[in-house]
Amino acid sequence: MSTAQAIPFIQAQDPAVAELIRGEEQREADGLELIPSENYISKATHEALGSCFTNKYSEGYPGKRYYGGQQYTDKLEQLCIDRACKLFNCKYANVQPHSGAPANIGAYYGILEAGDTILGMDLSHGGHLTHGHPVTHVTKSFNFVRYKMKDPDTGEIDYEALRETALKEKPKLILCGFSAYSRELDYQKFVDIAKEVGAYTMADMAHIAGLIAGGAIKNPFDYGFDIITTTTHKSLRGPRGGMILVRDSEELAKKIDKSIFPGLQGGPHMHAVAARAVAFGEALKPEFKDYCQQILKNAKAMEKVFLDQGVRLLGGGTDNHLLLADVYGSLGVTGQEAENVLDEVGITLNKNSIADEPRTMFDPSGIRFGTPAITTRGFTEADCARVAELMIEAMKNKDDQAVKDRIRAEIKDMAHAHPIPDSFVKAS
Ligand code: DSN
Repeated sequence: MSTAQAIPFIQAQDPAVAELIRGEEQREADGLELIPSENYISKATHEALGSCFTNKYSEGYPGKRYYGGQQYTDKLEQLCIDRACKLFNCKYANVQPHSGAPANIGAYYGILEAGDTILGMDLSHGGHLTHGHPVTHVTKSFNFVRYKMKDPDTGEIDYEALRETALKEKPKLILCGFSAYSRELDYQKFVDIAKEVGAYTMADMAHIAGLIAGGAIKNPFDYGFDIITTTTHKSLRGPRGGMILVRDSEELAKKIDKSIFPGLQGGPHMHAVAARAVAFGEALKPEFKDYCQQILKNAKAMEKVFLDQGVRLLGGGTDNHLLLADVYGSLGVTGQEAENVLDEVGITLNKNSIADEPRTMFDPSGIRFGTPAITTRGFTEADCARVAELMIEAMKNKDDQAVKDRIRAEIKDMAHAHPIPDSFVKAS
């Protein structure tokens, strides 16, 4: 039985798009996805995305809409909210942000005034663009002050310097979270510093939301964080989307709701809310906990190979699903060269700046990779260790076509031996 996504109407009506969909399906089937922010969605989640909820306008919130015909959207959004709150152990959830950036921007505008100071992690030390990078619009409204790691080789945040900066700058919001940082954070320290200066605390958990929901790593709410923002499509394994969670303050939750609509967005994408509800239902199942544990074990297996072979890992290793390797410093291969050669052998990942980057952000020293997607495919520690060995071999032999051909064949065999499971969206 073919398990490919059925697209008979696209095939009949628009062969050009159908061909591209089939091409992407094949790419995903034949190669290994190591971009740590990517994953596969289930067929059930995909059905919800393709459902009739995409036809509906629903500005507002359950019970308080601007248009009629909300009998099903109200129940759907409330179900999604209830599941989100159960997953993350909090009282309030806004499930409407279209993705992670609007979730962060909506949260800032919801709780702050123009000119307020936000303390966030520096992009080059693992933070995110929306945490105050000068290229983003939010820096026109808020005063971002950024903190760094004390030592990039241990990953420890300089909490004493963070406290001193907080006492001096008097932020209204202390932000933690990251898109390229592999260690656990000391959430208690953030909360203590924020209390001292009267700031809100917000954790952008986009990368690790699945791991938190699956109980594999710490939940910032357990330490008293006020707000968590996240995407829903990374380790959480849902559809593309964003979400803002509030631990227990009704006042904060109301401000956030008002900020997302009408402050920032128009009509919510109810088909995406439906898909989030389905994915959260999946994450509430016991097997999701096993999946998260395996993500961590697989990342540790890759860490061991890289460290054993003398490749420097930022943070000295990983406590989560991702690794950031200084391949230029250790192997003399730039991040762009590494991304290219690994793409050639069927491994997709991204070049990434490292802390205190000596090169440029367009061809930096590092690569970032992680295990959520290959763990969905059933990769174990032994498989991941082999992938890590092949990655290093490919980078060391970036100009040797025979070696690359051999590695490409082995990667393809591994991919075919671990097909994307039938319950997920995939090629036949
Ligand atoms: N693009 C996401 C990532 O890859 O981490 C963050 O926005």
